[in-house]
Amino acid sequence: MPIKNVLTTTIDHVSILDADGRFDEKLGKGLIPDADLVKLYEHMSACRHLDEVAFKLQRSGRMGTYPQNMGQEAASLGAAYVLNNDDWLVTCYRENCGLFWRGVPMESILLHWMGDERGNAMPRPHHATPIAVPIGTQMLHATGLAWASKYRGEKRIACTFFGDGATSEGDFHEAMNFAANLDVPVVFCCQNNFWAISVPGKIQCSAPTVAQRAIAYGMDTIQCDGNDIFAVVHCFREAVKHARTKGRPYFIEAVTYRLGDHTTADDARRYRDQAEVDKWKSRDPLIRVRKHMVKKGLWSDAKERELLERVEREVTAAVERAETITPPARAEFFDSMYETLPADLLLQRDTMQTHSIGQDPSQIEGAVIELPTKGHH
Ligand SMILES: Cc1ncc(C[n+]2csc(CCOP(=O)(O)OP(=O)(O)O)c2C)c(N)n1
Ligand SMILES: [Mg+2]
Repeated sequence: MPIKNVLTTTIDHVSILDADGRFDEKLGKGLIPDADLVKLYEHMSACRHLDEVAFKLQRSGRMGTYPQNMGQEAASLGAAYVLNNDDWLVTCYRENCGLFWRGVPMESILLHWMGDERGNAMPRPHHATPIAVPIGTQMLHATGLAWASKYRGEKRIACTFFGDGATSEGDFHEAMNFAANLDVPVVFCCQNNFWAISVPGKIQCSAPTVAQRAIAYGMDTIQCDGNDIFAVVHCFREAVKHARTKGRPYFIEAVTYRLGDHTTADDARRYRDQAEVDKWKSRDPLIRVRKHMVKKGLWSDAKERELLERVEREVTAAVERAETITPPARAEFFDSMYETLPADLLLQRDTMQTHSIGQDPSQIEGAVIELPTKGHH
């Protein structure tokens, strides 16, 4: 029997506006109308400014740990631009820009990192889930949300974001497997920034691309320059069309880089070369759009100054709202997890004590609530 080839495959990489300002007219013409491009740039600038302010808030003790999004603004923004507003946007923590495009207020993000639960209460019309910090969990939520849409006969799809490190999690493989084999309309977008905190991508993915992981599940996939808003929009148009019309998942690897530390609790200088950072600074998604707009006569120094003043005002106002919000009632953090609070948590809420740190709630004065029997959960 001759040996037959059973699979030959290729993965496309899409780049439309590169870091040197070259623009692919064939792919890029008409992709993003000029007025929209200006708005997209303004959003990226606002997001960048919020990042700078959030960093200072953390350093001055006014906010907890914060993960800067700097350098990765284009990927989630391109997605939010292409998706319908009632499609689910299921993110981790480097997608502020897409969330802002959706209309999520800046103070929601600040409140989240200030440790205020209300920062997780994404207003319903935004169809966004709370920022997911436990790596990988949100991918399953996205598959579930999209599956629910399919089950109900809705046209709504889900789009989820995660990092390269998250593709090592079991949750990633479960979400992909489930979506591919049950025909679930979900767009998976991996923001490959080459690092999972201090772990380089090469250590946890020995394949040359992350995108090819999708092929193993029988999913269509593409790779794009994730710092190129045009390429991102091009790929998301493809992906969203595929999900909506074929009811199938699609995988996008957005190649990008975080220009800041992993979070404010990290010092990336301890494991990354400055030369690598400098190389990526020259590929900044904002700078190339600005240069492109100037070339096309859509932007000027005066407009840039006006914009910076405006975003400064916007961010200052958001910080003010976040810092002056009425403090939450202590018991409120029990409110959002269960429709009906289990008895042990009810007891914790009412006593503000927990047996899990060695106290026996039955001995707490005034404790009248019966603890659930074993197996209740
Ligand atoms: C389940 C889980 N394990 C570990 C962590 C600690 N942690 C936070 S971010 C991170 C790395 C994530 O890397 P990646 O998925 O590439 O995302 P990036 O931060 O680069 O955007 C880890 C291990 C966590 N938050 N959740
Ligand atoms: Mg990463």
